[in-house]
Amino acid sequence: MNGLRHDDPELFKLAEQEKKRIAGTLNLIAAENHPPASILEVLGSVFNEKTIEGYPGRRFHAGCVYVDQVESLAIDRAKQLFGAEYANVQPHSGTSANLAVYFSVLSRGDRVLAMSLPHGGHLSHGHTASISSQCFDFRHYTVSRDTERLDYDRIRDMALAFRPKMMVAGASAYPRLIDYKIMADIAKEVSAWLLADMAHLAGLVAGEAIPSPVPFCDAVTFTGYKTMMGGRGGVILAREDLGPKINRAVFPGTQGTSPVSMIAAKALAFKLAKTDGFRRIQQKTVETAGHLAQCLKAAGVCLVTGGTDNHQVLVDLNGTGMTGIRVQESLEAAGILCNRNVVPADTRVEKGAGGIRFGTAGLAARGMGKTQMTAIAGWILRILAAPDDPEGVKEIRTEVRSLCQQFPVAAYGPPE
Ligand code: DSN
Repeated sequence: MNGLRHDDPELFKLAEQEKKRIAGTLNLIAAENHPPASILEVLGSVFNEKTIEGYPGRRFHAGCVYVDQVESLAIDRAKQLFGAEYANVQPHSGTSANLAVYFSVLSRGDRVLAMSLPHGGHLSHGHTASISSQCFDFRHYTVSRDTERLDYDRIRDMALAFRPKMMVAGASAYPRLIDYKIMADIAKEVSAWLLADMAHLAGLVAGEAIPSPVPFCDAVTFTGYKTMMGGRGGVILAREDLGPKINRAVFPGTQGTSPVSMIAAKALAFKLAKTDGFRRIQQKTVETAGHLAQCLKAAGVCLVTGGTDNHQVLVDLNGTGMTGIRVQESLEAAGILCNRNVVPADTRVEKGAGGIRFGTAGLAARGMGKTQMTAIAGWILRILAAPDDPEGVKEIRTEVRSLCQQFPVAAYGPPE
């Protein structure tokens, strides 16, 4: 980044510090990952210059000969990777992708049935803080009080009573698999569209570590930067016949020009997702999450649903006297990054959340497996036992640094 170093030393220094931070800490934030260097290269490439409106072959600005090929490549690769009939690679984010799907087939005020946010759903699934709730009439299903898993009988009952025009299957904090077939059957029974939001799961699906929602859903949205290991931005997959409606809902419906550098990074991520290395990382992501869950559970830690089938492990701190924010901050001081999260039946929502969410994609991307996870689980347990012990935190920080040296982030190398 010699140009940046010259033009803005202050920003250059921050970028160097950020690299060191990433290289020297363990990233267990479920919504993050470590993309390869080539993704970062293409994000900062010549493709950033081009303004595009419209779709390949139908643009409003001249000079699109090569960027048309970039977008077509991304579309073709997305369709091929996920076995989808249609793909739109222009959404700025997962939320933009969801909004475009809603607006493609719904009218203002139409009913939508989605997962409640405190039970794992996402803001863009009709939370009151999201514009989605102002445009559509959302009702929310929850997880079962006993099992903390989706209760499909109850979802069906709600759907029959509420008669939604669309159902959303998807979560940002749910450690179990979703049965898309059952959700599709329910949606069919009430003549609702079915949207799956697999933002967290796309890489696991692409790597065949978990089942795909694509065969069962009218539309599927996801983001590139979580388990998918790519750049930022959202993607919509759908049935072919919905394509024209979704295209219009993305541009000009909810977005203007889309950054071609981000579209190019999506194309690259889809190519990399076909490799054996990517598949191995996705398998390892699920394995190490399962191992983390086992280690924590064996030590008496309360886990939402008692375990995991994907990359997430959700710890329920209700009843421990600790809040999510306190544990998150102590772990961060020790070099272990995660996020506080609301959990089902949370009594600490206002006090810093009653849970913490871990994800293992970033560790698997560094090549870490069960052995390293055993050590990391041990450090997490020490922090949970004594979050305010500065000596313990310091000791763990040293061990975390040493592990980071042994397993460098590919794009940045080992920490100094
Ligand atoms: N959806 C948010 C999360 O899961 O943390 C951001 O991607």
